[in-house]
Amino acid sequence: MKKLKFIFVIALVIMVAFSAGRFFFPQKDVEARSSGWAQIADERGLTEDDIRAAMMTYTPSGMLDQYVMFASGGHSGQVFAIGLPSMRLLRTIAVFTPEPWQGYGYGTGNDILEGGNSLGAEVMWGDSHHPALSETDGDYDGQWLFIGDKANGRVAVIDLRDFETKQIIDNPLYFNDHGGTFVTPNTEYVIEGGQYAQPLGSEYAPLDSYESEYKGLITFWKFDREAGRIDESQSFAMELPPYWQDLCDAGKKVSEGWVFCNSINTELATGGAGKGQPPFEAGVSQNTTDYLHMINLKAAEEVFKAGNTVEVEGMQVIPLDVAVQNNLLYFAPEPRSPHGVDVAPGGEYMVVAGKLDPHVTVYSFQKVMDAIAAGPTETDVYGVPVLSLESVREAEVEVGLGPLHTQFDNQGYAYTSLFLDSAVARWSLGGEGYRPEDGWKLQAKIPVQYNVGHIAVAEGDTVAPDGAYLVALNKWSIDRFLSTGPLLPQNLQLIDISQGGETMQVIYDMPITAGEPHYAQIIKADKLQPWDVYPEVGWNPITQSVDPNAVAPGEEGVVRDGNNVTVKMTAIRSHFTPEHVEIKAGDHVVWTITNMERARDATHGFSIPYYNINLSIEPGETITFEFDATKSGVFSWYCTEFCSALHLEMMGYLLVEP
Ligand code: CUK
Ligand code: CUA
Repeated sequence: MKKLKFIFVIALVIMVAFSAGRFFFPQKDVEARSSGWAQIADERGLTEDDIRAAMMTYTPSGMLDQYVMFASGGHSGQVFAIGLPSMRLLRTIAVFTPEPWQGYGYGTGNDILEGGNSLGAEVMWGDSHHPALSETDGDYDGQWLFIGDKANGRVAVIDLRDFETKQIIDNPLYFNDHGGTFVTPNTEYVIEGGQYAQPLGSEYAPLDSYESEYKGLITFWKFDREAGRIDESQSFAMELPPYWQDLCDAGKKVSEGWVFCNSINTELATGGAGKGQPPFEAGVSQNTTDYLHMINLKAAEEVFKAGNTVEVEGMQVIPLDVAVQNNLLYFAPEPRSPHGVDVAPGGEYMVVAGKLDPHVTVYSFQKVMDAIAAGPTETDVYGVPVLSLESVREAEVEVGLGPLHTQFDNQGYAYTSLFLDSAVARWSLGGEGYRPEDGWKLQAKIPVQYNVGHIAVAEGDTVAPDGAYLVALNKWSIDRFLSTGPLLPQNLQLIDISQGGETMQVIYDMPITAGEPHYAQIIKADKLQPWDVYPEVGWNPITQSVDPNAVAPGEEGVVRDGNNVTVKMTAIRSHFTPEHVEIKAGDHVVWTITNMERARDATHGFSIPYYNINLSIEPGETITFEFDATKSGVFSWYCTEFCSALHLEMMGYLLVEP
């Protein structure tokens, strides 16, 4: 049936093209071209599905994408901006790791990277995990992007006016995180859940004191939109039992003001394989259930503002007993090694998948509220009230093996990644406002290649998902690409989910060769309003305003004050002014360059050998860098961007006299 329909459509397209062609061109031409398409498909062995996939994704030169996906770059420490449906990589956003093309960490970006020093120690990489676009009323607003660094317990802020990192914050309480970042529906808070329990701060405690000295954690970073920065003084954390809090999500609409996190290791396992203890993977998976954490953030904020906190490493922390006394924290059992919790678009349901359970469990927010009102009768060993699973469970849907993460579309369907099955399941939400006619039920499954982790649907975690496309972020690619030796790329697969029912189709495979991509969010391209060039000449992208030290034409030169030398330079095709900078060994140099260009894409680079200086100066931008002239000699600098016909001549000499 599908085949017939397809042949009919193709025939129709060819007929229309043919008759139009007959009108405009000599008949012979059209025949040659139409037979050309079929011949190419034939020669390349393309199926009807392949041709359909090509038609859905092929983006001719000059045509722009409909969506932008922000994908975490895993242990590259970066974020990737990828266009959909073409799956073209548009930009690497440098975040936790120096990035030479953007000059990030080689004269610029250094202050931002240093802001992320971990308790003073220099950390030059990150394991970026979960990107979170800023939201207004639960919908992406295209202004900011946040991302967490699992390896070092840090959070970064990216400004989407120039796609550049503005801030890295080190959580002084914890050396790792996982449940970050997620935002509240109006981006009041950036949520950073913890992961592997540890004593708070940099304290030492032996593993046999785990139950009392090791702590679980969640941190609420206050985001100041005006300043474009996280405000540490308005931020706070909450102590949790030393379970491993895993992934979090903010409530929305009816559940706005609440935050949900799944956890593993309610067993309090501490490893010790070879010392008579079960290895971690077994010790952490003994219980049949762990605890879904439900946190009343609105009430927690009140407790923080009332000063009912303790200070650890300069952070305000709500102790666990205070959280319990103030009814800030509730648990509900969640089946077998859960991974992630995802809140439905209307906020009525929280979906948890158990890695070792073939079901997803759907919790009802209303039932949670009712169970809390009725008064929980049980607590865990730390005194946290536990709501019974029966009292809060709305549904259980069997989806397949190794369910992990869930996203939503605009047709009332949910999608869950199945790691062990290497598949994505589509299932119907049976609740009012979704697909009550279908009930809570598996609808379709599509194989992916292979070992899928997160999935992302276009705007699929907002209050108003778009549907249309789903991207599976696969950990393994095995046989999908030419071999590159034992280390293979990850595979991002684009899936057409627009048709509903049982139909889904993989329409593009994109190898990605940087780090393991964890999560991604997909935003409508027209919600992003990036600048074409910096608004005014002399712009400082850190302050997002004109830099008082910006260099105007005529102001260039070298000024000496004792051993301190100030260099003021302009750059415009194809010339740096001044062309010579003559200083003495032992000088401290503060060097400012302003790119005078107003033309789009007229970026100049700047590099000085030996001193590890490498800049990207975008149109209008001003950059200041400093160094000590420790070595005498002749150092030629040049522009690293091929900016004009006389780009090779865009150079100069730094002469450091002994
Ligand atoms: S995680 Cu990677 S597949 Cu670190 Cu969000 Cu689930
Ligand atoms: Cu400026 Cu090349």
